[in-house]
Parts: sequence; structure tokens; C-alpha cells
Amino acid sequence: MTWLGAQRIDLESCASTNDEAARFARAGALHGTIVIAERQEAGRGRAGRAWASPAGGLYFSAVMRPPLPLAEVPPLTLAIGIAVCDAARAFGAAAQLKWPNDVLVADKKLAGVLVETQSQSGRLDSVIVGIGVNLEIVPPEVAHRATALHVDRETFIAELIARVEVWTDRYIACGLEMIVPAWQERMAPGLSARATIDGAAIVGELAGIDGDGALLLRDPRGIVHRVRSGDVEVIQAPAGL
Ligand code: BT5
Repeated sequence: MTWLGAQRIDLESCASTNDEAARFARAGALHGTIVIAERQEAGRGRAGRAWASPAGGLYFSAVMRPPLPLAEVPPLTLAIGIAVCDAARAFGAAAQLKWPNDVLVADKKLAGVLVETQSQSGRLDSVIVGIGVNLEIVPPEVAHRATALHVDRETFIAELIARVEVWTDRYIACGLEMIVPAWQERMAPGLSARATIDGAAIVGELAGIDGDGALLLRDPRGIVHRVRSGDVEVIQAPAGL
């Protein structure tokens, strides 16, 4: 039985499918309702960044109501990343993951994930899982760092829905136990990051993620540090360069 996409809303354009999905969620939309737009006027990334959303790309948001405490929602991003990566691989792309939420092909960004929560008095009400994938067109404003997948849109949506459903269910059922090794298997090699740890800036090589989804960074002395998303910036050059 499939739950993701049992209700589907298609829009020609909107500001952000995450905002539309949040609005539907507040109006009582069921777990698995999806909103898909052909373009977005104000597509969002994390921390107020913009997501270039020209016509032709895929702008997809799902309303989810997982039985999870609020604190266990953020690592869902990792599970969704695996799903998007595998959907792209199903069409022959050599997709890999960049912590915490990017899907890369040959070091260029194909897709991004934006998970947002709505809560009431400290209890999770709904999760909005937003996924942006460049299909056919590389947006000109990010041309130097982005790539696109050339695939029939509806065929890709069907593949994406199937994979997102499976990996979401796995995360809900088993937590990070299955997610961490699957995520690490797909991690892009040779990335490094700048982080601030106890007030000191370090540049190190990405060494994977730990059991609760935090990034592991190996500094030039070989010491591995755990870092959280607010304190780290992943850079796409090998450490030391
Ligand atoms: C993300 O943010 O990667 C999350 C993107 C989520 C977009 C989806 S589309 C459906 C739903 N509705 C929304 O409004 N959002 C979600 P972040 O890690 O912050 O990356 C943002 C950065 O990626 C930007 O600062 C650019 O450098 C780059 N970027 C922007 N648009 C891009 C694109 N179309 N392709 C590749 N890179 C892009």
C-alpha cells in the first residue's frame, strides 16, 4: 500500500511548494499529500538561501505526519537524501551525497532537500519534506555549480515517490541504524569542511557521519571531530588545498 502521493496537488506556479504544503497541512492534509509545481517564484533553501526554480525543474513537497518526537525529525533529511540519490541513480546518474542535504553528480549539485516542521505546544504536527531537482535545465544563476538530469518528468516523479516512501518508512521503523551506513555508502569522496569547534576554526576531511547523524571531520592531525550543521561549511575541495 502506498501512502506517498495518494493525494497529489499540481500547481503551475507558486512561491514555494513547502509553503503550499504547510498550508495544506494546517488545513488537515493527510500523511503523504504531495504538492508539485512546474516553477517557483520564491523557492527556498536552508538559512534563507534561494533555490533557483525555473520552469522544467521538479519542485516537490510532501506533508508527512510521522510518529516521531520533534528532536528526531532533523535526521529525516539524511533518509530523504538517500532516496533522491537512488532515484537519480535509477536513471544512470552517478549521484552522490554531500552532508547534510545535497545530491551531487560530478561535484555539481543536482538536488537539494529542505525538511521543515510544524509543531504545536512542543508536539510535532507535521513535517514538510521539500525536494528540488534540476530536470532538463541547469538554472543560469547557479550554472557553474549545478547540473541537471535528462529524464521524463513523470517517470522521475514515480521513481522518487517510491524511493522516498521506502526510506521514510525505514527511518520511522528503525531510526538511524539503517540510514547511517546507507548514507555513508553514497557519500561523495574527497570533500572537506571548515568548522568551528570550541571557538577554534579547523579545516578537515569529511570522515562520514556518526550514529546520530552528526558530521565527522578528520583534522590534519588525524583527530576526528563531531560537528553539527550550524557550525560547519562543507567545501568541495580536498582538505589542505
Ligand atoms: C537546499 O538548500 O539545497 C534545499 C533546496 C530545497 C528546494 C526545494 S524545491 C521544493 C521545496 N520548496 C522550496 O521552496 N524549497 C524546497 P541549501 O543547502 O541551503 O542550498 C541552497 C544553495 O544551493 C544556494 O545558495 C545555491 O548556491 C544553490 N542552488 C540554488 N538553486 C539551485 C539549483 N536549482 N540547483 C543547484 N543548486 C542550487
